[in-house]
Amino acid sequence: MQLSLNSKVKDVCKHPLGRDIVEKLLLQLGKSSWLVDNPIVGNLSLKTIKVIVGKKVGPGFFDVVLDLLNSELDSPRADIVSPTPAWWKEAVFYQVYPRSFTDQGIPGIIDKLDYLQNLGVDAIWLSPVYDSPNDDNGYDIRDYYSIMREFGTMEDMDALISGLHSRGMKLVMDLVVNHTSDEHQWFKEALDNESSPYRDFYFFRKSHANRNGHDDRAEHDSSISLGDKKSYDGKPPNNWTSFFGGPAWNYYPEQDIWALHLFSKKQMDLNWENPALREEIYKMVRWWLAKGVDGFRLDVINYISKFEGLPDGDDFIGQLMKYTGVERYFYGPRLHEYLKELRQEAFEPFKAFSVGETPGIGLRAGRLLTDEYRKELDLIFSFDHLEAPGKTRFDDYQYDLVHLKDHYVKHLNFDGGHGWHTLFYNNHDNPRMISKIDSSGLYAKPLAKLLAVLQMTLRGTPFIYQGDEIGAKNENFASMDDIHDVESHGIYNDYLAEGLGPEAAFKRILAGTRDHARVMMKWDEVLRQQGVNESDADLSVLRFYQDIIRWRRQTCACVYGTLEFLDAKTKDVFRYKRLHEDGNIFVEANLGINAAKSASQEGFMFVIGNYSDGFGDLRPYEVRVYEH
Ligand code: TEU
Repeated sequence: MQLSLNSKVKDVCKHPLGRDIVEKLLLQLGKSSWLVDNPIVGNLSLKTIKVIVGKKVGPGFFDVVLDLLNSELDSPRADIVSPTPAWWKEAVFYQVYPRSFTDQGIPGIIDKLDYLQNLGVDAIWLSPVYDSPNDDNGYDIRDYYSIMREFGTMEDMDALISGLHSRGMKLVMDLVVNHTSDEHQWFKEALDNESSPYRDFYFFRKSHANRNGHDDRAEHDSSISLGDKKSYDGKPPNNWTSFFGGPAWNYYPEQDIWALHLFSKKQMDLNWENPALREEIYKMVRWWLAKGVDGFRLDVINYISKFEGLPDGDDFIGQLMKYTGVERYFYGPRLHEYLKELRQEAFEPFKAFSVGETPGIGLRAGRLLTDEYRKELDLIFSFDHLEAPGKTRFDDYQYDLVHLKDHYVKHLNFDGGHGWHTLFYNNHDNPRMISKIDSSGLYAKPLAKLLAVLQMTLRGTPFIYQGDEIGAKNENFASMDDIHDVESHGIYNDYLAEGLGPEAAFKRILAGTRDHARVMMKWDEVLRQQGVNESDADLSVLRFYQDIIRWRRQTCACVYGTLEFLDAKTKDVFRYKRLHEDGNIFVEANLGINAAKSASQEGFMFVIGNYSDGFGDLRPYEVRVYEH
C-alpha cells in the first residue's frame, strides 16, 4: 500500500521500514512503543501529526519519509521455519585488521595461523589488504587486483589462502565497493577526461545553481586554497555531509566539477546505476572467488543505491542522525536489486558467503536483506546494540548491559528461522566494549568472559575481533597527536568549527576514536595468558575463550537450538535456554555489579563460568553456563 499524508500512524507502523524508523526514534528518545501503539495516536493521520510537530521537524520531513517508505513494497514473511544448516552458522569467525595484527603484513598473519587454529577459529575476516594509498587504512582501494606492497605480494596472499584451507579454515575478504580511492585508475581517468567511459562510474556534478543563499561550508573547507575559492561558487551539488567531517563533495577547480565522497576526501563513491560499473565489480569478485576466497564482508553495502537525482537531505533528520543526507542512500530504491544481482552474478556460482556491513539498518529491513528466500545477503552487521539508547559513539558514558539484553530479546528470534544473526561486540571501527561498560577496568576480566559466553551461546554467528580473546581494553591516548585515524581528525575539526574547545573536543574523540581498536595486538599479553596453568582456578581470558569455543563446537544447542528467554522483563539478570534434541543449555548472567539471586534450573549441571565456581548468588558480571 502506498502511504501518503492521509495514512494513519498505525499504517506507518505496519510498514516494515516505517516500524524500524519509529522504533529507532523511540529508542533515541527513550520512549516506550505504547506512545505509537495506543489506538488514539495510531488512528491519527500523518496530516494531523504534521500540524502538531510540523514546526519542529520542518516542512520537508514528511515528504522525505514518505518517499523512503514508498520505495519499499515488500514485508518479511510471517511464517516460522526451521533454519537450514550452513557452515557459516556453525563457524566461529575472527576479524584480522592487518595493519595491527602483526607488523609483518600477510606473512605475519600466516605465522599466526596455528595460534588462530588453537583458539578454535574456523574462518577469518581479513580487513582490506588491496593496494591503497591508505587514507583510510586500506578502505580506499587503488587497485582491486593487487596487494598493498607493505603487506606483501599476491604469492603471500595465495599462501595465506592455502595455509587456511590446509587447516580446514576459511577466508572472508573485505569487499569495498561503495567507493574507491581517488587514486584508482577509473577515477583518475574519469576526472581527467569528461568523455571517458569511467566518468559515469562516479558521481560528478556541477555546482548546484539553484541552491539559495551563500553556502559558507566552502569557506571552511581547508582543502581548497583561497585562490581556488574564487572560481568556486560555494554551492556543492547537494547538502550531504561526509561521515568523516565536512561536506560530502570535493571540488576540483581545474575541471570546475564536484565529486561525491560519503567518507574521506579520497574515497570516491561509485555509481552503481551504471551497468558497466556493476559488471566490473562482479568480474573482480569472481576473480577473487576463483582464487579460493570463501566469501566477503561487504563494506557499507547498504549505501550503494542513492536516490535518483541525489536530492538534498532533510535538515531535521540530518541533525538527528548527525549526518545530513543519510535517508537518501542508507536504504536506496535499487538496493535489493543490486544485491540480488551481485549474488547471482558473482557469489552464487561459487557458493560463496556474504556478510554485509549495514549501518542504520533496523530489524525489519535487516530481514529483507538476509532472509534466505530473498537471495541477497547471508548475514549483516548492524550496530544498534553497540551504543545505549540516545547515545552516539562520541559520547562519554557508561554502557549498561541491560540495553544489550533488551536488544537480544527483541532481535534474536525475530527472523522466524528465515534469517540468521551476527554476534559481535568489537571491530576496527569502535572503542572496546568492555571499557564502555566499565571504564575503571576493575571488572575487565569477568566482563570479557561474560561477553564471550553470550557470543558463543546465543543464536547467531560469533565474530571475534582481534584482542577480544585477551580482554583488550581502550588505550590512554594523551592528545590528538596520539590519534591517527582520518575519521577522528575530521570529526575533531568539525567539533572545533562548531565552537567546542580543543580539550572538550579531544574528550569526545577519546570516547569514540576507532584507534582504541587499531593499536598493535599485544602478543606479549598473549604469551602471558598462554602461560597460565591448566589447573589455575581463574583461567586467563585466552584460555577461557579456547575452552568455550571447544565446548560450543561439541554442543549442537549452541548453534541450532531454539532460543528461549526466561524472565525477559527482569532487569540486571539475563537468563535463556537453548533447546535441542541432542541436549539443552541454560545460561544466566548478572548484568551489573550488585549481587543477584541465581535461579539454576532443575536437572541442569554447571559447565563453565567466569568465576572459579558456580555456587551462591551471582557476583558482579558473573555468568554461568549449565547443560542438561
Ligand atoms: O565503516 C563504515 C561505517 O559505518 C563507519 O565508519 C561509520 O560511518 C562510522 O562508524 C560512523 O558512525 C566501514 C569500515 O568499516 C570503516 O573502517 C571505513 O572507514 C568505512 O566503511 C569507509 O570505507
